[in-house]
Amino acid sequence: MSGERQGDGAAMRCGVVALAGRPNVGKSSLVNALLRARAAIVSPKPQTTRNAIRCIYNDERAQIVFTDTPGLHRPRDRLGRSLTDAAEDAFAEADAVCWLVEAGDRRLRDEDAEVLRALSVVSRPIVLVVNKADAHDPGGALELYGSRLPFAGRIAVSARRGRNLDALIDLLLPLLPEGTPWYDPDILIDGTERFMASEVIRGRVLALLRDEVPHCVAVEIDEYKSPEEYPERKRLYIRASLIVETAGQKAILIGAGGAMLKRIGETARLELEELTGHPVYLDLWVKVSPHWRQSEPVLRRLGL
Ligand SMILES: Nc1nc2c(ncn2[C@@H]2O[C@H](COP(=O)(O)OP(=O)(O)OP(=O)(O)O)[C@@H](O)[C@H]2O)c(=O)[nH]1
Ligand SMILES: [Mg+2]
Repeated sequence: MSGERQGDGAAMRCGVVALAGRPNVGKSSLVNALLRARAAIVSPKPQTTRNAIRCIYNDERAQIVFTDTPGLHRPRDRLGRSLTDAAEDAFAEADAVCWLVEAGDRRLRDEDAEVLRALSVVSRPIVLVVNKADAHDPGGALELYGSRLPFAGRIAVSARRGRNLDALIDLLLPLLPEGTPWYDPDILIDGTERFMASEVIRGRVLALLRDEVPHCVAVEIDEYKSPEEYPERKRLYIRASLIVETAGQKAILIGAGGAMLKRIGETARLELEELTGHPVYLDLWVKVSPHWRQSEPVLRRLGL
């Protein structure tokens, strides 16, 4: 396919780049920094990302679909298995893969070995990206990982400080096919509004709750009515359930006198209003579904 010509006669590069890496290395942060938007949930807790999310980067030379994937780890339950499967499928479908590691890494962990195993069967070019170069000198990590695979490139960046991101794009461009953009440049994420809404709510749960609790929470959108479907209300109406595994988790999520659920709801509502540009009525419920992370039907219903 012949590419769309730009002013200087060079063709546009259009392709898919999957981000690989163990949990918490900053894959979602990097996507957000590249898109200059809050497209994907970021949190200090591992296994934040649960789906392969296609986030769309545009500039005058390229349209790159970055697939943010769940961090690879040794799965402990069906949810974990579905996360790692989603990541591995995304590597297989990409034109190129970025392996993200951290500048402070000094030894190969089990989770890195998992990533290495998954990437060793990928036939597409792989770029080593050493993130968090603001916090540590990346030299040690470049040495530790640099010869593990026949990399098409190696680069140190900081998603947090936005350092070296243009250089990363420059490195990726020649690895992508020439072509015509697939997505309208206004589109940030290839996902439904319902999915985005559920991620906003889950992001608030991750930000507000500690320890293991957020990992036991799934968000299901039960009803989503746009202001056009609800003209008399002139609001976006969202009814969502926070699904937990035990009554104890439900109590934590609701909090004393309902305070925690109220905070989750209020902060999520503000973020949803900013995202959609509509006033939002958010109706949040908490439901107990024992062992949902082990339940095939529930995982399927949640799109996991
Ligand atoms: N110092 C520093 N911290 C960063 C940088 N990028 C990300 N972080 C932090 O690293 C933590 C994890 O970031 P995420 O972007 O959620 O990591 P992830 O790889 O998407 O994690 P999973 O979705 O769990 O696989 C967060 O606390 C970020 O603020 C960076 O460039 N420098
Ligand atoms: Mg993530």
